[in-house]
Amino acid sequence: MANSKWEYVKNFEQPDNLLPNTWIVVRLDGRGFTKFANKYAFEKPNDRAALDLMNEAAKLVMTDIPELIIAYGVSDEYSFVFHKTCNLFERREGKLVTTIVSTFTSYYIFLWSKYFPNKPLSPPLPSFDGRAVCYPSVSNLRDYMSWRQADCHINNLYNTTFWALILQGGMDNYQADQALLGTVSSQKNEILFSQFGINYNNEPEINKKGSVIFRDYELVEPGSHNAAAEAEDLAEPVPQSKTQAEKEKKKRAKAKVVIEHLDIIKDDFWDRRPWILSNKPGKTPKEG
Ligand code: DGT
Ligand code: MG
Ligand code: MG
Repeated sequence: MANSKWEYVKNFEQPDNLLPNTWIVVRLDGRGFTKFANKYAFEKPNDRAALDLMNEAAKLVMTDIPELIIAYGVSDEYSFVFHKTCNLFERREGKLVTTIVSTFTSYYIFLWSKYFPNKPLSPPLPSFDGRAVCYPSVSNLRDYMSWRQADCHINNLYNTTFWALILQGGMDNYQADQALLGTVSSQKNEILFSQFGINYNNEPEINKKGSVIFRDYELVEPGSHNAAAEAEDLAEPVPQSKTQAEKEKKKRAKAKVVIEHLDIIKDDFWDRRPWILSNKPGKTPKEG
């Protein structure tokens, strides 16, 4: 085949396939959302409509990309996880990250008016950056998820107390910062309770725990499956018959994608949902 004299430039493209047999996490984060949240007067510290918008956009990404096994979101960020055996786009980092980030951004903008009907978007429009990180073991992946959820908790407790001191306590930003300097969790809980009658435990789960999105099947008894061990054993993708693969694909497509605000640090979440780590669809719950 006659190639053009320019075609050699293709050789400048660098391979960017991510390490095989590792869990791929793509995290996106809103660009300059401190300013963006002010521009659209998001409620402080948590704007329910803004969080619901993030969640619906992420849910649609999960639905569009069935290779994703779970997603976790808080504030202006979302982490999407591909199973370690996933071979989408030959695991090319650029394609994986840009597809997730642009799909998410499109939905975010598409859905904006549903959540903020009285606040039309104007430039600069919301945008998101993204990165991919590979985790070699289930425990690394779970530590990553735990890290994000712990971050959510620490930030939310701080922000809830900070904004109570300002909005209800009449402090300015500097005074509130000073009041919280060096305080530990129990002291923040105490300030909330004694000064403002707020029991932090009663704050909405979405604020305390963030949001987790996954395909839902029938829960299993904890201890009856060991998905983590199963997943670790998959040194390479187990060859599947075409019909088996098709069957699983259909089941996955039929499964309901749900948004929950659950503890993903403890074992229970993972033990009761072995399909997340094993990537084998579970039992479809009976309609009822
Ligand atoms: P970046 O990510 O480096 O471009 O900079 P930012 O400004 O996006 O900072 P980041 O991502 O570290 O922090 C997220 C910001 O978004 C933080 O300043 C608070 C704001 N934000 C996120 N969700 C809400 C919300 O529900 N209400 C309000 N008022 N602000 C929010
Ligand atoms: Mg940001
Ligand atoms: Mg952020």
